[in-house]
Amino acid sequence: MSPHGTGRRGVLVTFEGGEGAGKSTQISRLADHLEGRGLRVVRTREPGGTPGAEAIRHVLLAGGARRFGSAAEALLFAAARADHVDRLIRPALANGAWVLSDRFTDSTRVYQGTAGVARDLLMALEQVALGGVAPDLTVILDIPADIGLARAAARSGDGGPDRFEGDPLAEHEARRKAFLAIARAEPARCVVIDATADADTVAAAIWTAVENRLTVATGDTVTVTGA
Ligand code: Z5A
Repeated sequence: MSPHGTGRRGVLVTFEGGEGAGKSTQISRLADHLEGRGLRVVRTREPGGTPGAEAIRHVLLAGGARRFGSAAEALLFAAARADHVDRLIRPALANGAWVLSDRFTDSTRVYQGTAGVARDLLMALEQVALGGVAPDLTVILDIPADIGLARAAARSGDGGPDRFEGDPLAEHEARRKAFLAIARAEPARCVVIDATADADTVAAAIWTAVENRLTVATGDTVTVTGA
Protein backbone atom coordinates (compact mmCIF):
# COMPACT_ATOMS: atom_id res chain seq x y z
CA MET A 1 0.00 0.00 0.00
CA SER A 2 1.34 3.41 -0.87
CA PRO A 3 1.40 5.85 2.07
CA HIS A 4 1.23 8.89 -0.18
CA GLY A 5 -0.35 7.66 -3.37
CA THR A 6 3.02 8.10 -5.07
CA GLY A 7 3.58 4.45 -5.87
CA ARG A 8 6.01 4.00 -3.02
CA ARG A 9 5.65 1.30 -0.40
CA GLY A 10 8.38 2.15 2.09
CA VAL A 11 8.69 4.64 4.93
CA LEU A 12 11.06 7.57 5.31
CA VAL A 13 12.06 8.49 8.86
CA THR A 14 14.44 11.40 9.28
CA PHE A 15 16.51 12.19 12.37
CA GLU A 16 17.32 15.79 13.18
CA GLY A 17 18.89 17.82 15.95
CA GLY A 18 22.13 19.43 16.97
CA GLU A 19 25.61 17.96 16.99
CA GLY A 20 26.10 15.01 19.32
CA ALA A 21 22.36 14.64 19.95
CA GLY A 22 22.62 10.90 19.30
CA LYS A 23 21.17 10.64 15.79
CA SER A 24 23.62 7.98 14.57
CA THR A 25 23.23 6.01 17.79
CA GLN A 26 19.45 6.02 17.58
CA ILE A 27 19.29 5.23 13.86
CA SER A 28 21.31 2.15 14.61
CA ARG A 29 18.94 1.17 17.44
CA LEU A 30 15.81 1.70 15.36
CA ALA A 31 17.30 -0.13 12.38
CA ASP A 32 18.10 -3.14 14.56
CA HIS A 33 14.57 -3.10 15.94
CA LEU A 34 12.95 -2.94 12.51
CA GLU A 35 15.26 -5.54 11.01
CA GLY A 36 14.43 -7.79 13.93
CA ARG A 37 10.85 -7.64 12.70
CA GLY A 38 11.86 -8.73 9.23
CA LEU A 39 11.70 -5.29 7.65
CA ARG A 40 14.17 -4.02 5.08
CA VAL A 41 16.07 -1.00 6.36
CA VAL A 42 18.32 1.45 4.54
CA ARG A 43 20.50 3.61 6.80
CA THR A 44 21.75 6.78 5.22
CA ARG A 45 22.85 10.32 6.01
CA GLU A 46 22.97 13.88 4.75
CA PRO A 47 24.87 15.44 3.31
CA GLY A 48 25.83 12.18 1.64
CA GLY A 49 24.33 8.76 1.04
CA THR A 50 25.48 8.41 -2.57
CA PRO A 51 28.97 8.75 -4.07
CA GLY A 52 28.13 12.12 -5.61
CA ALA A 53 26.55 13.47 -2.45
CA GLU A 54 29.45 12.18 -0.33
CA ALA A 55 31.84 14.16 -2.56
CA ILE A 56 29.78 17.29 -1.93
CA ARG A 57 29.74 16.45 1.81
CA HIS A 58 33.51 16.47 1.86
CA VAL A 59 33.63 19.96 0.33
CA LEU A 60 30.94 21.33 2.66
CA LEU A 61 32.18 19.90 5.95
CA ALA A 62 35.80 20.76 5.22
CA GLY A 63 34.63 24.36 4.85
CA GLY A 64 35.56 24.54 1.17
CA ALA A 65 32.36 26.37 0.20
CA ARG A 66 32.20 28.72 3.19
CA ARG A 67 33.84 31.62 1.33
CA PHE A 68 31.04 31.57 -1.25
CA GLY A 69 28.45 32.30 1.45
CA SER A 70 25.50 30.53 3.03
CA ALA A 71 23.27 30.69 -0.07
CA ALA A 72 25.92 28.89 -2.11
CA GLU A 73 26.25 26.29 0.63
CA ALA A 74 22.47 25.84 0.53
CA LEU A 75 22.71 25.18 -3.22
CA LEU A 76 25.32 22.51 -2.59
CA PHE A 77 23.28 20.85 0.16
CA ALA A 78 20.33 20.81 -2.25
CA ALA A 79 22.43 19.32 -5.06
CA ALA A 80 23.63 16.58 -2.73
CA ARG A 81 20.03 15.94 -1.61
CA ALA A 82 18.71 15.72 -5.16
CA ASP A 83 21.24 13.00 -5.96
CA HIS A 84 20.55 11.24 -2.66
CA VAL A 85 16.79 11.24 -3.25
CA ASP A 86 17.01 10.19 -6.92
CA ARG A 87 19.60 7.45 -6.60
CA LEU A 88 18.99 6.03 -3.15
CA ILE A 89 15.89 7.17 -1.27
CA ARG A 90 13.21 7.01 -3.98
CA PRO A 91 14.30 3.57 -5.25
CA ALA A 92 14.52 2.22 -1.70
CA LEU A 93 11.02 3.49 -0.88
CA ALA A 94 9.66 2.02 -4.09
CA ASN A 95 11.22 -1.25 -2.98
CA GLY A 96 9.37 -1.20 0.33
CA ALA A 97 12.30 -0.33 2.59
CA TRP A 98 12.35 1.75 5.72
CA VAL A 99 14.80 4.54 4.99
CA LEU A 100 16.38 6.10 8.09
CA SER A 101 18.23 9.30 7.28
CA ASP A 102 20.67 11.04 9.61
CA ARG A 103 19.58 14.61 8.82
CA PHE A 104 17.42 15.75 5.89
CA THR A 105 15.54 18.88 4.79
CA ASP A 106 15.05 20.31 8.28
CA SER A 107 18.80 20.65 8.66
CA THR A 108 18.87 22.96 5.65
CA ARG A 109 15.94 24.96 6.97
CA VAL A 110 17.70 25.28 10.32
CA TYR A 111 21.41 25.63 9.52
CA GLN A 112 21.16 27.67 6.35
CA GLY A 113 17.98 29.42 7.54
CA THR A 114 19.57 30.64 10.77
CA ALA A 115 22.60 31.71 8.71
CA GLY A 116 20.34 34.16 6.85
CA VAL A 117 19.39 32.37 3.63
CA ALA A 118 15.91 33.49 2.50
CA ARG A 119 13.12 31.07 3.34
CA ASP A 120 11.68 31.34 -0.20
CA LEU A 121 14.97 30.17 -1.68
CA LEU A 122 15.26 27.32 0.82
CA MET A 123 11.72 26.12 0.13
CA ALA A 124 12.25 26.30 -3.64
CA LEU A 125 15.45 24.27 -3.36
CA GLU A 126 13.70 21.78 -1.12
CA GLN A 127 10.91 21.28 -3.64
CA VAL A 128 13.35 20.70 -6.49
CA ALA A 129 15.56 18.32 -4.52
CA LEU A 130 12.69 16.23 -3.14
CA GLY A 131 10.60 15.82 -6.27
CA GLY A 132 7.59 14.80 -4.21
CA VAL A 133 9.38 12.63 -1.63
CA ALA A 134 8.70 13.69 1.96
CA PRO A 135 9.47 12.27 5.41
CA ASP A 136 6.69 10.25 7.03
CA LEU A 137 8.14 10.93 10.47
CA THR A 138 10.85 13.27 11.68
CA VAL A 139 12.49 12.53 15.02
CA ILE A 140 13.99 15.70 16.51
CA LEU A 141 16.50 14.84 19.20
CA ASP A 142 16.53 17.81 21.52
CA ILE A 143 19.56 18.57 23.65
CA PRO A 144 21.22 21.72 25.03
CA ALA A 145 23.96 22.67 22.58
CA ASP A 146 26.78 22.53 25.11
CA ILE A 147 25.93 18.95 26.09
CA GLY A 148 25.69 17.80 22.48
CA LEU A 149 28.93 19.49 21.50
CA ALA A 150 30.72 17.93 24.46
CA ARG A 151 29.49 14.50 23.40
CA ALA A 152 30.58 15.10 19.80
CA ALA A 153 33.99 16.35 20.90
CA ALA A 154 34.55 13.35 23.16
CA ARG A 155 33.65 11.03 20.29
CA SER A 156 35.62 12.71 17.55
CA GLY A 157 38.82 12.71 19.66
CA ASP A 158 41.57 14.68 17.93
CA GLY A 159 39.64 15.11 14.66
CA GLY A 160 38.68 18.67 15.59
CA PRO A 161 35.42 20.46 14.83
CA ASP A 162 34.06 20.53 11.27
CA ARG A 163 32.70 23.55 9.36
CA PHE A 164 29.58 23.78 11.57
CA GLU A 165 30.68 22.32 14.91
CA GLY A 166 33.15 25.16 15.34
CA ASP A 167 30.46 27.87 15.25
CA PRO A 168 29.77 29.91 18.42
CA LEU A 169 27.53 28.35 21.09
CA ALA A 170 24.84 31.00 20.48
CA GLU A 171 24.48 29.77 16.89
CA HIS A 172 24.06 26.21 18.07
CA GLU A 173 21.39 27.34 20.52
CA ALA A 174 19.62 29.30 17.75
CA ARG A 175 19.58 26.09 15.69
CA ARG A 176 18.08 24.18 18.61
CA LYS A 177 15.26 26.73 18.83
CA ALA A 178 14.74 26.56 15.06
CA PHE A 179 14.34 22.75 15.17
CA LEU A 180 11.78 23.13 17.97
CA ALA A 181 9.92 25.77 15.94
CA ILE A 182 9.65 23.34 13.02
CA ALA A 183 8.26 20.69 15.38
CA ARG A 184 5.65 23.13 16.62
CA ALA A 185 4.70 24.11 13.07
CA GLU A 186 4.45 20.52 11.80
CA PRO A 187 3.28 18.36 14.72
CA ALA A 188 1.86 15.63 12.47
CA ARG A 189 5.28 14.96 10.96
CA CYS A 190 7.61 15.76 13.84
CA VAL A 191 8.17 14.31 17.28
CA VAL A 192 10.55 15.91 19.77
CA ILE A 193 12.47 13.52 22.01
CA ASP A 194 14.51 14.52 25.07
CA ALA A 195 17.99 13.45 23.99
CA THR A 196 19.64 14.13 27.35
CA ALA A 197 18.32 10.82 28.64
CA ASP A 198 20.39 7.64 28.40
CA ALA A 199 20.46 5.88 25.00
CA ASP A 200 18.06 3.10 26.06
CA THR A 201 15.46 5.60 27.28
CA VAL A 202 15.77 7.64 24.09
CA ALA A 203 15.45 4.50 21.95
CA ALA A 204 12.29 3.47 23.82
CA ALA A 205 10.74 6.92 23.30
CA ILE A 206 11.52 6.78 19.59
CA TRP A 207 10.01 3.33 19.26
CA THR A 208 6.84 4.53 20.99
CA ALA A 209 6.64 7.42 18.52
CA VAL A 210 7.12 5.07 15.58
CA GLU A 211 4.42 2.74 16.83
CA ASN A 212 2.02 5.60 17.56
CA ARG A 213 2.41 7.25 14.19
CA LEU A 214 3.27 4.49 11.74
CA THR A 215 1.89 1.02 11.28
CA VAL A 216 4.79 -1.38 11.57
CA ALA A 217 3.85 -4.48 9.63
CA THR A 218 6.23 -7.37 9.27
CA GLY A 219 7.17 -8.64 5.86
CA ASP A 220 6.87 -6.63 2.68
CA THR A 221 3.86 -4.48 3.42
CA VAL A 222 4.28 -1.19 5.23
CA THR A 223 1.37 1.14 5.78
CA VAL A 224 1.44 4.63 7.20
CA THR A 225 -1.48 5.69 9.32
CA GLY A 226 -0.35 9.21 10.15
CA ALA A 227 -0.32 10.93 13.50
N1 Z5A B 1 24.14 20.44 7.57
C1 Z5A B 1 23.70 21.65 7.09
O1 Z5A B 1 24.21 22.70 7.45
N2 Z5A B 1 22.68 21.65 6.19
C2 Z5A B 1 22.09 20.51 5.74
O2 Z5A B 1 21.18 20.56 4.91
C3 Z5A B 1 22.58 19.26 6.26
C4 Z5A B 1 23.60 19.27 7.18
C5 Z5A B 1 21.96 17.98 5.81
C6 Z5A B 1 26.77 17.35 9.20
O3 Z5A B 1 27.43 16.89 10.31
C7 Z5A B 1 26.75 18.84 9.31
O4 Z5A B 1 26.15 19.40 8.15
C8 Z5A B 1 25.91 19.27 10.48
C9 Z5A B 1 24.82 20.13 9.91
C10 Z5A B 1 25.26 20.42 8.52
N3 Z5A B 1 26.65 20.09 11.38
N4 Z5A B 1 27.61 19.75 12.00
N5 Z5A B 1 28.53 19.53 12.58
P1 Z5A B 1 27.75 15.41 10.63
O5 Z5A B 1 26.92 14.49 9.79
O6 Z5A B 1 29.21 15.21 10.54
O7 Z5A B 1 27.41 15.33 12.15
P2 Z5A B 1 26.07 15.54 12.93
O8 Z5A B 1 24.91 15.27 12.04
O9 Z5A B 1 26.10 16.84 13.59
O10 Z5A B 1 26.04 14.38 13.97
P3 Z5A B 1 27.07 13.95 14.99
O11 Z5A B 1 27.87 15.06 15.59
O12 Z5A B 1 27.84 12.86 14.31
O13 Z5A B 1 26.23 13.45 16.20
P4 Z5A B 1 25.00 12.44 16.32
O14 Z5A B 1 24.94 11.47 15.18
O15 Z5A B 1 23.79 13.21 16.61
O16 Z5A B 1 25.39 11.67 17.65
P5 Z5A B 1 26.07 10.21 17.85
O17 Z5A B 1 27.25 10.07 16.97
O18 Z5A B 1 25.06 9.17 17.87
O19 Z5A B 1 26.54 10.41 19.36
C11 Z5A B 1 27.59 11.31 19.69
C12 Z5A B 1 28.33 10.76 20.93
O20 Z5A B 1 27.45 10.77 22.04
C13 Z5A B 1 28.83 9.33 20.76
O21 Z5A B 1 30.02 9.16 21.44
C14 Z5A B 1 27.73 8.51 21.43
O22 Z5A B 1 28.19 7.28 21.93
C15 Z5A B 1 27.28 9.44 22.52
N6 Z5A B 1 25.86 9.29 22.85
C16 Z5A B 1 24.84 9.05 21.99
N7 Z5A B 1 23.68 9.00 22.66
C17 Z5A B 1 23.96 9.24 23.96
C18 Z5A B 1 23.16 9.33 25.14
N8 Z5A B 1 21.83 9.17 25.10
N9 Z5A B 1 23.78 9.62 26.29
C19 Z5A B 1 25.13 9.79 26.35
N10 Z5A B 1 25.95 9.71 25.27
C20 Z5A B 1 25.37 9.44 24.08
